[in-house]
Amino acid sequence: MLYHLLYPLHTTISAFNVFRYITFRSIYAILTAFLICFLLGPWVIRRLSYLQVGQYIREDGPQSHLQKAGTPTMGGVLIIIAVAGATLLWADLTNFFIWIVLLVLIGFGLIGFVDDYLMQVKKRSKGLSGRGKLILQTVLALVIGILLVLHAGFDTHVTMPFFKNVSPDLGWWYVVFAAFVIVGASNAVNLTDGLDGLAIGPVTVAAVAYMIFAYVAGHIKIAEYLQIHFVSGCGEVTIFCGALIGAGLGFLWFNAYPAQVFMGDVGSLSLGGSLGVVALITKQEIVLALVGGLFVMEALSVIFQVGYFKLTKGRRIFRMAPLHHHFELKGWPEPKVIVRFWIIAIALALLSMSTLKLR
Ligand code: 57M
Repeated sequence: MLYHLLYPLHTTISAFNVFRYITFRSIYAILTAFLICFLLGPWVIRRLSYLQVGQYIREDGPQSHLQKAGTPTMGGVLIIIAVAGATLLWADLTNFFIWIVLLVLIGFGLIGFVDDYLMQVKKRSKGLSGRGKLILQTVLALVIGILLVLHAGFDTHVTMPFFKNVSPDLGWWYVVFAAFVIVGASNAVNLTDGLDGLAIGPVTVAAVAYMIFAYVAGHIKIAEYLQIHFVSGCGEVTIFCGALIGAGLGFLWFNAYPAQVFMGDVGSLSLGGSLGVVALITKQEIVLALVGGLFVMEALSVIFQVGYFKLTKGRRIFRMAPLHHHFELKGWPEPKVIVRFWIIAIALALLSMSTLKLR
């Protein structure tokens, strides 16, 4: 909004020329989102406690989690307000991709909100059924995929990291591929959100990586130099990624161990879906498996555990899935699991940045 209000005044106040620059607006999107979370956080936590939106802890989890019962959850509402607020304030609102990422952020947030509400407020321990949640996510993700493919100039080729000459064109099948990426990322972050700060840390790291991807993909000269897809209009998504970073740091301020608030499905589904759609827009779809490698590891640990459990009628690969519970049951203190997973996330993000040069 400020871009539209203040940049046109640069002819009279030359300082306002700065509002043209994506870098400037991204930095202020980071700071704005952080401040919204930091300043609103205490009130939101008090409000969630007052409304008794307290986490229900399943008995079959690590014993150390039982003391977390009652921790306010659904703090993801704060994250969504901060990200949407900062994006609306600093991005070019005539940009198609900005409305696509906001649609995913809020749409997946709503699905998570309904699940949390049923589980935490109506005390229905399961919330939405797994199938119901998956259907809602898939329908929304398919709509997003169709909107992207219908967008003038959107490229349905899939970028393969390290192999610049391998880029299969999926055509309309890109819609199905897009839905898989968005729903997969959403659920992988959801599964990862099982320890204090364990999801928001790597989400913030991934948002830094995709802020850089969005900036270079939207800059025709840099894209040409790096031999990556130039996506006209993608540069504005840099501001959305900045808002994700700011909100992630702001939420981590309260979600850091010992957490004062959990993000809930409203947060995890929303953030995961947002990373998925940003990966599609920046044409860095496959690299998401590297940037979000920690989420992939957590989701695969569940898939292998459940599969092996069923195949062997009760035997387990891990002491418990997802992977973070396995290390907890091995005796690693919660903060140690969290920080070591963050270190892995940072290393994977750095590796993913190298794909920009290694082609
Ligand atoms: C998402 N939710 C956390 C919190 C957070 C198939 C199976 C693997 C599914 C999986 C599952 O139910 N996943 C749901 C993970 C939960 O966190 C809430 O959920 C939101 C995110 N969606 O925002 O509101 C618990 O995680 C802890 N937590 C923190 N700090 C945080 O900042 O400590 C969360 C955020 C919270 C809190 O204790 O209650 C979760 O873990 O459920 N199920 C599981 O992951 C269960 N594993 C399991 O069943 N493993 C079996 C299967 C695979 C065969 C096995 O390995 O034998 C674990 N989760 C729970 N209890 N709650 C273990 C059992």
